[in-house]
Amino acid sequence: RRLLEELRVALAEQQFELYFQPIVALNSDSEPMPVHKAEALIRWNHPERGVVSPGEFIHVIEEAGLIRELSQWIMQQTVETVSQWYQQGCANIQISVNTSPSQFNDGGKWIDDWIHALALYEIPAHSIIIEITENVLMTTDDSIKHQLSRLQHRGMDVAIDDFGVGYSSLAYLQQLDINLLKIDRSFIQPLSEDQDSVALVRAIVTMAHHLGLKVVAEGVETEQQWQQVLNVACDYVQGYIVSKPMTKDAFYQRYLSQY
Ligand code: G
Ligand code: G
Ligand code: MN
Ligand code: NA
Repeated sequence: RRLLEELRVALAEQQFELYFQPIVALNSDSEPMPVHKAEALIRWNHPERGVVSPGEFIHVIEEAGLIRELSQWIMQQTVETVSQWYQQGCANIQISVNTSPSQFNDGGKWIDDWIHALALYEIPAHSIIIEITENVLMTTDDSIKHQLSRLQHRGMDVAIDDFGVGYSSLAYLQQLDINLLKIDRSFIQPLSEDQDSVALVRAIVTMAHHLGLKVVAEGVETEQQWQQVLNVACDYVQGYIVSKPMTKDAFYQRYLSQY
């Protein structure tokens, strides 16, 4: 209860902050590609405890019914940031934003919020990737299908986050409007030692490519893992080997200021 009270204060007093982690394109030349994508990850700057990770508080926000409020704050910060970077000359940056499954329960009003915010800040819908977890796809609810197709129709990209840990049926990947598959780091981390996991990741990538999806390998930490995800033809890498999530200003300085 104490935590919930603190979270209400945090919402009112804007104690949250978005960090950004680069997502880099892999290509067969070893030249690093310029960064065009990043995932926005929320942090709570707690007045006494310092930086608190969302793993510790998102579920409390969800249970308290405050997710709409938090999601709107995240959306607002994201469009402001993209708009600022656009004005500084980075015209093709894409920011990937996490969603909570309960956001989809409002029948898609949250999508209207995005459409309004994008129009207000005059940034293209394509600068936003909406990340959804597999659990969202498990429902047989037509509303989810409809919401994903609206996002797509409006020009936003859709990514499946933590792919492989949930139970989404492969049939869904074919039926739904999805652009990116983010393979969960629990499949990526054993890659350096274990041939079975290489085969598994290779199979996921092959299937995704057949369905016209691009693949992000999450949680790449070592050179060996990097080499393996390159070997099995993943399209993008996100992980500590490139960078940990960093503040907006640090991200701009390191990855965008050269444009
Ligand atoms: O960044 P970190 O590793 O601490 O993230 C922990 C979990 O919190 C991850 O599952 C991540 O997807 C989730 N998360 C991070 N930022 C957001 C956010 O802005 N919204 C939602 N709903 N989840 C987030
Ligand atoms: O569930 P989701 O994929 O949204 O969670 C993303 C989180 O994973 C990021 O917030 C980040 O803290 C964490 N992460 C990103 N790269 C790595 C990595 O290379 N290793 C580990 N252990 N965690 C990572
Ligand atoms: Mn994510
Ligand atoms: Na993930």
